[in-house]
Amino acid sequence: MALSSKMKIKVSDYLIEVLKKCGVKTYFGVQGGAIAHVIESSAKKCNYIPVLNEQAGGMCAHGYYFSKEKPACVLTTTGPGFLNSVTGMATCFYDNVPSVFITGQVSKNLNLAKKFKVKMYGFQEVQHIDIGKNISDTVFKINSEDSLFKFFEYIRIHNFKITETIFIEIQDAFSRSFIKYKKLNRKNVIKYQNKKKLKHNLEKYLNNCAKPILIIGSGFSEFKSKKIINKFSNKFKIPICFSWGGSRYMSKKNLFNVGYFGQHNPGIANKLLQECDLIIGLGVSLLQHQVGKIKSKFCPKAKIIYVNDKYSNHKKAFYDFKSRLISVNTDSGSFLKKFEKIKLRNKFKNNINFKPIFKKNTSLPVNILVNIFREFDKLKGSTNNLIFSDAGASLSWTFQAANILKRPNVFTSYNIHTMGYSIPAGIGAALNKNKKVLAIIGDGGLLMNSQELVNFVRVKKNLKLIVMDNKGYGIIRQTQDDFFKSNYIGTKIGLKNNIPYYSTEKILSSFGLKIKKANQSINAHTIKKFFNSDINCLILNIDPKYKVENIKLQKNQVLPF
Ligand SMILES: Cc1ncc(C[n+]2csc(CCOP(=O)(O)OP(=O)(O)O)c2C)c(N)n1
Repeated sequence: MALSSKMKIKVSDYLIEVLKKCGVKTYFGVQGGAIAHVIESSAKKCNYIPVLNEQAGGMCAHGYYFSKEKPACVLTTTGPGFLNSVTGMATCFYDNVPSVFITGQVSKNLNLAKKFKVKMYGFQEVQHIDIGKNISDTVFKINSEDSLFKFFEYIRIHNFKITETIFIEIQDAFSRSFIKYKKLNRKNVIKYQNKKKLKHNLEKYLNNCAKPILIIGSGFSEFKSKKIINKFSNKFKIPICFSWGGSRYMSKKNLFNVGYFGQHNPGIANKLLQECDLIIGLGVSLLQHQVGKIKSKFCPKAKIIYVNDKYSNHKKAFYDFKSRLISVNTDSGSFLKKFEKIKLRNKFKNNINFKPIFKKNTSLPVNILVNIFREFDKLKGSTNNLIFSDAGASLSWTFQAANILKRPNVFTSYNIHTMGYSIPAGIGAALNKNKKVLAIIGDGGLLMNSQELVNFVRVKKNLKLIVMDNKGYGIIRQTQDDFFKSNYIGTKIGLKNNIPYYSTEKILSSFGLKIKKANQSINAHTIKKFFNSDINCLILNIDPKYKVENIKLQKNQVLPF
């Protein structure tokens, strides 16, 4: 039945109705008294998927967004439910993933801790907003009609689009009350106007440089812009490289695609960057794991045209790169449109070896992953085949293999690198029936969110899992080799100061998954069989001696992991 203005509507139904208009149709959550009404409303109108730990909810929403290109919502109850969700919320927030997190709050007469300046007055009464405001872009405390409409006004101003990480605390008693329904209309939004001088300045810089390079990062937020980027780099013959977070804009077909850059990506992108004299950075954060610790040593001869729509990012970049930074405070899409009109007299002198470089001495785990990705891409091609990787050595190997293949669509918890990410994210992504998803995880990461494997059954037709079992925390052992004379504490299998033995195979099979075990001499036949059978999971036993090859570190530089 259509809603009309005279009707009364339950607040939780109203909230879900409005979110649905914003394209939010999938909810991940864990039950609890203070959120039960919102959960029931979501299940009535949309797709509700119970996760088994609230942390995984945000990771599912992260994977879902990159697969469906639509925001999802995470529902948690007050207190421990919210507290568990913190890492998932931060995973979305730091990667600029549009998403909504709703947590219930105890009723007004129990929510008095702040009034008395005590830790707790009610039951499971936690100051969610004080915590959540640090890991979300916008916060709403909804406990009355006025506060509900404040949120709806925000939605109208944003043209019914979720563009950032929104955190809502809703009071339980209010969520189940009834209020008068009002139809919400769209509001006209003023579009950002580009500065006229921009085109002139760009021409000046481009006509006076010899070796420009384009960097695309995760803040480049228009999925549809992939074509513009390719057109742009082809037209101007500018090499283009990507941060890990810019992976979804990479195109194998673009001749000027020189792959991923950053400390864990040996390859031509880093080499070209070191020699270049002009960087055009679109939506890239230029964080430590990308540019190193000593900022003056990153592309020392280059001016940096830094395009970002967040003013605070400019302040940070200016602090790091001082006068060689040219700030352009606009979104990347509008910037590129301006750029298309530019008149170029200059011929650039970049010395690019466009043939893929396949070094013979590439680390064995990387070679295995190259073969695996090639086989995986036979299923649907790299546009519809998504790879989700976790943290640690397995993550670096994933990107190194993707770099050799110049392969797009590799996703991870780019900015906070949280372990236990790729299983829930892979499940969230595989809810999209049009995609095939490969999740890769280390044996350490596996234990951080293995409870979510119960949901594997929902998506088993289009999700495959690879566990790279190198018996403990490989990447941290590497740090211990470099800085602690190989004194392994909490990183290898063993009792004293270390991790007691566990069997990855038994863990996976206890969730009813079909497993194939292989070691590092895995052959093409086994890989083919894995992708073309009902086997869910491949356990790859990797000798702990294999390390991550990283670019030569300058003195005093450190790895971030
Ligand atoms: C939640 C969380 N805790 C700790 C870390 C620090 N950390 C980064 S990688 C890593 C070890 C990963 O081990 P595993 O998943 O087995 O992968 P491997 O390095 O062996 O490939 C740790 C402890 C982290 N990134 N996230």
